[in-house]
Amino acid sequence: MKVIILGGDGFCGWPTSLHLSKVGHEVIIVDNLSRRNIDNELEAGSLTPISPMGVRLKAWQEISGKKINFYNIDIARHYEQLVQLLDQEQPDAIVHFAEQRAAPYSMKSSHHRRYTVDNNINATHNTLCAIAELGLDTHLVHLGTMGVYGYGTSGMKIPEGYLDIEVVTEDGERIPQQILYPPNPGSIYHMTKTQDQLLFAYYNKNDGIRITDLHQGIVWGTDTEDTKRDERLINRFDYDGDYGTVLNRFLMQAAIGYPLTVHGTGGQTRAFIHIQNTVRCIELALQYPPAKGERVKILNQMTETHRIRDLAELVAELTGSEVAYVDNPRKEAAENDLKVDNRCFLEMGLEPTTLAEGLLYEVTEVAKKYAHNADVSKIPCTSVWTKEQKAGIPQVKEQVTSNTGKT
Ligand code: NAD
Ligand code: USQ
Repeated sequence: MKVIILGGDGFCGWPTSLHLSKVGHEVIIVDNLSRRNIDNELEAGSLTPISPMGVRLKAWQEISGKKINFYNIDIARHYEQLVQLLDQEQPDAIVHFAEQRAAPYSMKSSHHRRYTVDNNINATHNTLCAIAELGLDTHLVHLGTMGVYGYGTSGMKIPEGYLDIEVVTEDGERIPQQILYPPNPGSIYHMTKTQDQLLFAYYNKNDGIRITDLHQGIVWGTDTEDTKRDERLINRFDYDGDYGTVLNRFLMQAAIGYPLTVHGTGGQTRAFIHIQNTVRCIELALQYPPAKGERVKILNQMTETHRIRDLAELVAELTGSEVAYVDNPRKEAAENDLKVDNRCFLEMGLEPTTLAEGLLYEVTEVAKKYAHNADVSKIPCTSVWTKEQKAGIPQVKEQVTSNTGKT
């Protein structure tokens, strides 16, 4: 299969490109390297020493004998270039990772909110519009987020995208229906993913585009089998207050003896998946596309759920670290329960990598090995969600409710 990877220089996109190339697909990467520019803007880089794209691709060709082509295109702004590329390549599938993906970055200022909305929504819309304009029968696989659902369900498992409901007609007849699960985003970034869902529903209905939307949990880990093969192929590892995600931050903090930064009570429960499982899920999503005429296929791409304070305690126990409960810079429920239906990927053959298997490797082989690159001044989360937080006024607890109604 010929597969174009939009955002193929990023944390998820790079190992996915290598994996798909290894298993025999023809891979083409499109990326505008905006993530590397954001590193410059924030003066915070990857803990691991990532190579420039040219070095990465040369190393992969040397090691695997396989060639990956690269195009530097801003897909949110340079529509004509995107159309030209798709017309020239006629891909069987496109995997779309190319969005600004950090919630704290999207909340930093009006500039960052506007950039995230412009970039993400235009990137998705341009891709759909180009497929429709060219009349391609390309399967689009998009990386969405568990955060489109919000994180609480009053005990019910979050279904894979669609919710069963009943409407009652005037004469009392009860008619079953399925609707998109009601969106409940917790940041401007997450909100762009809820907008993406509507774009997918529309282009699927109007233009018959075959789409799979993967609602992914928090990705942890660094390496995959392929990125481990040569240091020039190493994946990025974000640990700073904007881009570092919670578990990788805890692992890095443990490695350098920095107290683990739990927000608030740490009562938030989230879904997680290891990076090796991410690349496998994309392979499976490509293998099982929706049929022509089928509605958007939505899959929950996660393997475990954990409460943040339990994760911190687990890492602390493994490594002898301290846990620090810090003020929560976000506007989010203090406590939530989260149950998620992820049967589709398990039925397709996904074999989850559990926390128990991977945690120590990350601490010792990655975080400790590259600890000398750490800039501890970049660890605290400085982006806050509201004007009141910015002004140092404590949050009113009742304002922050999850959809379980709990505060
Ligand atoms: P990342 O920032 O490391 O990678 C995104 C890549 O897209 C970067 O290389 C960036 O340069 C590129 N990009 C962004 N805007 C672009 C544009 N307009 N044109 C061309 N390229 C552009 O992020 P990631 O962690 O690899 O996440 C990839 C996708 O997966 C995102 O859409 C994210 O929302 C989703 N996701 C990530 C996680 C996670 O924990 N990392 C979890 C769930 C979902
Ligand atoms: N948190 C801490 N301490 C920290 C960092 C975070 O307690 O040092 C808490 C946050 O307050 C939040 C939770 O951990 O409650 C998760 O935060 P995160 O930064 O790990 O994840 P999030 O902002 O939700 O975003 C990440 C990715 C995003 C993806 C999302 C999947 O950056 O691209 O969409 O995970 S999900 O969370 O399932 O929606």
